[in-house]
Amino acid sequence: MLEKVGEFMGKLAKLVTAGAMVLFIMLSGCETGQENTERSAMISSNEPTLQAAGNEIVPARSIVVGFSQLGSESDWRRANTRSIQEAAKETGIQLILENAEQSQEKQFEAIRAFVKQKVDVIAIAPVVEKGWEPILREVKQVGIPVIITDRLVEVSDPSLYVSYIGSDFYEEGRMAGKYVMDKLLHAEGPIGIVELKGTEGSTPSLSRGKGFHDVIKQNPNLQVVESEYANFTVEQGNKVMRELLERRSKEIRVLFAHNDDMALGAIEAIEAYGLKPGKDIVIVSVDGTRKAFERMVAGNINSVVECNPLLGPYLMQAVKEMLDGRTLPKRIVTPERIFTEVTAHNELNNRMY
Ligand code: GZL
Repeated sequence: MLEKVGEFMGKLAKLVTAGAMVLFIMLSGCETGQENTERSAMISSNEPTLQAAGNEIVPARSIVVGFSQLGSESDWRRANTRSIQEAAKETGIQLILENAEQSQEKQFEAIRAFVKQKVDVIAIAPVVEKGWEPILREVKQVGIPVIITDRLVEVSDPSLYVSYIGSDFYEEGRMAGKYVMDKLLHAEGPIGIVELKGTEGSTPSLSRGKGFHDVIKQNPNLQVVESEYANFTVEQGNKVMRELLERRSKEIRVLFAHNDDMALGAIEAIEAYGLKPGKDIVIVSVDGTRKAFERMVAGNINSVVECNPLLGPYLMQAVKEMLDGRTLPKRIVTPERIFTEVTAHNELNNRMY
């Protein structure tokens, strides 16, 4: 008798467990389905609306990332945007990209829209370092994780973002400074240097400048005679360099441009002024775009420090790992090298941006 009862109880326990499992799946399936239906209606009309029909398991929905891109000011930036779009597509992540065209206010608006759309992750390429604390606190309150890419934000509370993926700009500036030190080691002083700076208050401009100055101050012959903002663009690089040449062409023997696009603009101005870029004026810049490599092969730029814009795969990998519950490193640094007119030829065809 007792055996019969035991057998019955065993069967009953299995039935109850199975029932509980089906109930759990159906409930979570419905909730996800309902949540998804609601979210997919808000995010984009073309996302397939997932219905939890009967006890069918609802397919896991794609991750949604809201990305606030700072602009489209340079070849580097456009390559950065393409990389993030392509990586999202390859990993099946739904990307909502908003281009702020250099406006921090527009970045804030985009981020508030992402919060309303209940995205899973917010990624930001911040145009400048300051002013991010309030908006990042708003995002933290609703529990959406933030990943900072490319440039950095200056905040008192590091918990306001999960991870920062970007270059070591200070080291890029140091590499540029070391190149100038070596190239002009035996040149007679004083050697006038002009500096074309990127966007005021942006991490690359602040840190590349500091790295460069920290190195060249070791040689008193090297003097930065003018340091002007040209906003990382070809047009401004051309305009500012033209003005510098009109003011002090006799003293200028070196140009340090915080990015290739400004260097390319400056080269146009130097040639228009009747001087030879790369010969009369030594030129070193940062990014490593194909156009800069072409100018290096032609002898118009003497050295380029690489700054990798292809951050898409790093970002999407970080998103997936974070949502899988893995802990991300606070700082993910992209590897970079320096090239000169001697090594440019071999590297030109490898350039992917
Ligand atoms: C660097 C990036 C800079 C590039 C410029 O990571 O923020 O902005 O050096 C770009 O070309 O405009």
